[in-house]
Amino acid sequence: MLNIVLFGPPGSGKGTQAENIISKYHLVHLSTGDMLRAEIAARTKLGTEAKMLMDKGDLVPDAVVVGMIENKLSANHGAAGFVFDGFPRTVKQAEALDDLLIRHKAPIKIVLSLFVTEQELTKRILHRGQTSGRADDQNEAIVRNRVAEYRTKTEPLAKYYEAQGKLKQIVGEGTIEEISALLYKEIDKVK
Ligand code: B4P
Repeated sequence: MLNIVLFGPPGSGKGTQAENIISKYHLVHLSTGDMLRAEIAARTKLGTEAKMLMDKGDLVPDAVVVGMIENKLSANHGAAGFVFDGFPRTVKQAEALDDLLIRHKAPIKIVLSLFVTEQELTKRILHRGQTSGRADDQNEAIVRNRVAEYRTKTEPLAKYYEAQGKLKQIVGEGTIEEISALLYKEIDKVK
C-alpha cells in the first residue's frame, strides 16, 4: 500500500498537489479540511462546532479529526493507498495515525513537506479568498493565525517524521506542474 502524507503550512499547495498525486497513482484522497467543510455544509453538530474554530483559523480538536480519518480508512478497505492532506496536524494526530495504520498493516511510506515563504502563503490564500467563500481565506489576521497555529502545533511534526527517516523537503514555489514533478520523483523512489 502506498500511504503518503502531504505536509506544509496553509496555502503551501497540499490540496492542489494531492489532486495530481491521487490521479497519477490511483490513490484515495483524505483531506480533513474537505471533510470538515462537508460537515459544515451538511449542518451537522460536528460541523457547527468545527466552523466556530475554523473561521478563526484555530485547529479543531484531535479526537474529532482522528475519528473522521478512522471512519474513512475503514470505508476504503482495499484501496491502493491514501494521500493524507492536512492530516496529521499535531503530534497526537500523528501518533494516532501510526496506530491506525499499524492495524491496517500499511505504514506511511513517505512524508512530503512543501516549503513556501510566508509572504507567498498569505498572497495565495487571500487570492483564493476572493472566490472560495471561505471565511478563513478572507482576512489577513485570520490567515496569520492559521500560520501561527501551524508553526506552534504542526511544524514540530517534521522532527517526528525525520526521526522515522520518512521526511522529504520539497520546494513549494514554482508552477504546479514543476512541483508535481518533484513530488513524483520522490514517490517513485519509495513505491
Ligand atoms: P485545510 O483545508 O487543510 O486548508 P489549507 O491548509 O488552506 O489547504 P491547502 O494548504 O491544502 O491549500 P492549497 O495550498 O492547496 O484546513 C482548513 C482548516 O480546517 C484549518 O485551519 C483547521 O481549522 C481545520 N483542520 C483541517 N484539518 C485539521 C486537522 N487535521 N486538525 C485540526 N484542524 C484541522 O491551496 C492554496 C491556494 O494556493 C489555492 O488557491 C491554490 O490554487 C494556490 N496554489 C497552490 N499551488 C500553487 C502554486 N504552485 N503556485 C501558485 N498558487 C498555488
